[in-house]
Order: sequence, then C-alpha cells, then structure tokens
Amino acid sequence: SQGTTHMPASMNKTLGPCTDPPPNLLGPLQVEFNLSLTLEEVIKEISPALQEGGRYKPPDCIAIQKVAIIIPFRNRHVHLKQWLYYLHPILMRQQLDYGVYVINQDGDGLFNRAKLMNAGYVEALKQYDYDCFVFSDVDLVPLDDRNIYKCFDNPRHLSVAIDKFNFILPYDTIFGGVSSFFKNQFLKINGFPNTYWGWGGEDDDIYKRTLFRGMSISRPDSETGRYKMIVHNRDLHNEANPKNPEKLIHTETTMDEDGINSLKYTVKEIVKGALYTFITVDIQAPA
Ligand code: UD2
Ligand code: MN
Repeated sequence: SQGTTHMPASMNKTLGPCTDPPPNLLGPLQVEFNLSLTLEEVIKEISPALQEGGRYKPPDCIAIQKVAIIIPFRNRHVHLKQWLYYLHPILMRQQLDYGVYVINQDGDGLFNRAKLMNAGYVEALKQYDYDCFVFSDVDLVPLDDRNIYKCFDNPRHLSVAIDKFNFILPYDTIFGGVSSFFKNQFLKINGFPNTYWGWGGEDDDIYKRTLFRGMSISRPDSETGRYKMIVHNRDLHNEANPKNPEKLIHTETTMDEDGINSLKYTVKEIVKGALYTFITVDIQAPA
C-alpha cells in the first residue's frame, strides 16, 4: 500500500551494465532432438524466469542490447518446442534483454518467409523499443552459446556451420538460417523483400541488399557458429518457386520499392504465451 512500500533489495540498487562477453557461458553444447518433454513441461521448466510473451531481462545488470527474436512460422509446433527448450536458457546466459516473436502465417496460401520477418520487425517494435533484430528459422539450434544473439557493426550471419551442410558454408554468399540486423541496418536495406513466395531466393536477395547499401556480412568463426538443424521435409505450400531466382537479377532496383516501405499485412491475433508472443498475420498470400 502507498507510503509503506518495501522494495526488495534487488530493486533498490542501481544496476550496472552487463559484462561483455557474458560471464556464465558454457561454450560447446549438447543438443538432441529427441526431447520427451511436452510443451507444458517445457513451460514449467523455463517460464519462471520469463515475463509474459517470452520476454526476459537480466536481473542483475543492464543488457548491452534490446533484441527481438523473429521466427517465421506455420505449422511447425514440434520444432518450436525444441527451439524454445534450447534457446531460452542460452539467451538468458547471454544476458540479453530479449523477446521471442513467432510470426504465424494465416491460411494455407504460399509461404513467404521474408514478408513474415518484415511483419515481425514492425510488430515487435510496437511491443518494445528494440534496437536489434535476430531473424531465425524455427529449426535451427546453436551448438555453442558463445554465438551471441545480438547485433554487430555489419549485418550478421550466425548460422555458418550447420550439421546438414557438414558444418561448412555451402557457398560464400549464403545468408539463410539465422541473421541479425540493428534497426538502422535493417532500414538501410528497406527491410526484406515481400515478393518471394514459396521456397528460395529471399535469403540471397537480402544478401544483395546488404552489399548494395555498402555493408558487408559479419560472421562468427566455424567453431562458435555451429548449429544443428531439425531434419524435415519441404512443407506443403512452400515448394521451390522457379520465379524467385530470376528476381535476384533486379534486386538493386527493386529493393527501393519492395520492402518495409511497401509492406501490407493485417494482424489476426496476438497471443502472449509463457514462452513467446504468437502473432498470426494475413500477408495476402496467393493460393
Ligand atoms: C533454407 C534456409 C532458410 C531459407 C530457406 C528458403 C538455411 C540454413 N536455411 O532453409 O533460411 O532461406 O532455405 O526459403 O540456409 N517455415 C514454417 N512453415 C512452413 C515453411 C517454412 O514455419 O510451412 C519457416 C520455418 O521457420 C523454417 C523456415 O521457414 O525453418 C525456412 O523453411 P525451411 O526450413 O523449409 O527451409 P530450408 O531448411 O531449406
Ligand atoms: Mn529448415
């Protein structure tokens, strides 16, 4: 009641900045995708440390960055459960002020990963004043917690050594999987393209945008950047689109009018769960 408030000691002291690098990292990690826990059990284990909607702040220091994690999504709940189980503890050890946003494509039209990530950027900013955005596939889990989910002087490609590709970069300019952009880096490239429907090409378009705006790609070394990808088949309504590769010839001119400045979608529902904020969006997908 007013006037007789007793603050816990932790709220009384002024917090200092978190140390960089964070002090409690483990380095290489064991990851197995045969998790027997149910989502309820995962929630029980992890949610006590979180705020509603999958938000976290380190309790005893001021985080170096405010990071929104954006996951493009449709119908991959089994993958999401494992991602949440492994990533939350890592992100906590990394002492980030972070929130997890799962951007769920409404309906069963053609999937559009890049447009979902644009919508995620806009929606996350409505929730909190984020300065860094990490865009991650739902099926990628890092094998080393020194791979910090934060932003760098240049846009970052974090998933450089995936088991599926024998832990090497399959080609130099690959930019798919997990990437991070400061807000100003993301705006400099006009966000991501909205017009890559179906599988493929959008990651290469984002790579080209980055170079065309005078930036380069930052990467961790191949030890720190190791990942495991959950084995899966190509999803329904996300078939490889043969029109996508040829669009890449025009990125330099199309990027000015195809991006965050032309993004149109509607929010159908926002659910703040224990481990993530689930945002269902209608992105006007063709059948
Ligand atoms: C590669 C890239 C990915 C993207 C894709 C082409 C890497 C490691 N990954 O992944 O970043 O460029 O090719 O579009 O380079 N998703 C759903 N539901 C669906 C379809 C997709 O949730 O029905 C989401 C999910 O987060 C998934 C991501 O989209 O991880 C990429 O789709 P994918 O995993 O089928 O593509 P993949 O593994 O070939
Ligand atoms: Mn995948």
